[in-house]
Amino acid sequence: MRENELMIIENFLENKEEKVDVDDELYSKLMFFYKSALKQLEVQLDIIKDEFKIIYNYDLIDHIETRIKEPKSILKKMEKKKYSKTYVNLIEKINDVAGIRIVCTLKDDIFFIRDLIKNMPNIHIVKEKDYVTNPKKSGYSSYHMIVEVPVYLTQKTIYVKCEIQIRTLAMDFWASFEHKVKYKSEKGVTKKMSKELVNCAKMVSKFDSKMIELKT
Ligand code: 0O2
Repeated sequence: MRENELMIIENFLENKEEKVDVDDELYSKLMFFYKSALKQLEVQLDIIKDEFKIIYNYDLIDHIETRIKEPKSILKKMEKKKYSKTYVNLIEKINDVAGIRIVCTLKDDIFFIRDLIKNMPNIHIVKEKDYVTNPKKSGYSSYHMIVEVPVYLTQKTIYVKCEIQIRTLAMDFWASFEHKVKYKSEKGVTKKMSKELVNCAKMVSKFDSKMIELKT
């Protein structure tokens, strides 16, 4: 959220340094903004999905998933990043409270979808991370965008941050599996298992490249 928009939410929250209390009414009020932004973004992306299917007879987007980050995951991330658990830190520093995932078939479609999003007139791009060209050490691959989405309130329009993840079906399969076994695990996994996961990610990358060859 940009400065002036953040102020609106801060005013709404009355005390920006107040500690996050996930059982508090303030927390629910704050989540209303994120939920509304996510609805707005999902509708726009759904229209693009249908436009390509119906008008251009091409399945550009396989499916779209949305989620609001669980309160415990928000607090865990704030702890991990050593942010004091204030509302202002939550709003300013946690970029993926509202998350949307766009899953497509081909790797090339990721960049096409990215460009379509960049051309949406009402969406502001805050940050991009290209883990498709440069996968993470874990093997994780996806294109991430942090965007600001307008929420049209009766009195004002405010811009709320959302994280967009764009990935292929194969990348999604790998990420979901890896997330289950490793990312969320308290105990972690063995070095051998991590290595195997990186090898699997390499296979996924080869598979995605092969699919592009087969299509052309
Ligand atoms: P969860 O439980 O999925 O929500 P930022 O503060 O925006 O600069 P951030 O959010 O710290 O950066 O990191 P990054 O790399 O952008 O990752 C954001 C999300 O991408 C993660 O959210 C995961 O959903 C996903 N992700 C990143 N790395 C991996 C990985 O190695 N494996 C898998 N499976 N997913 C990954 P959270 O909050 O960490 O987790």
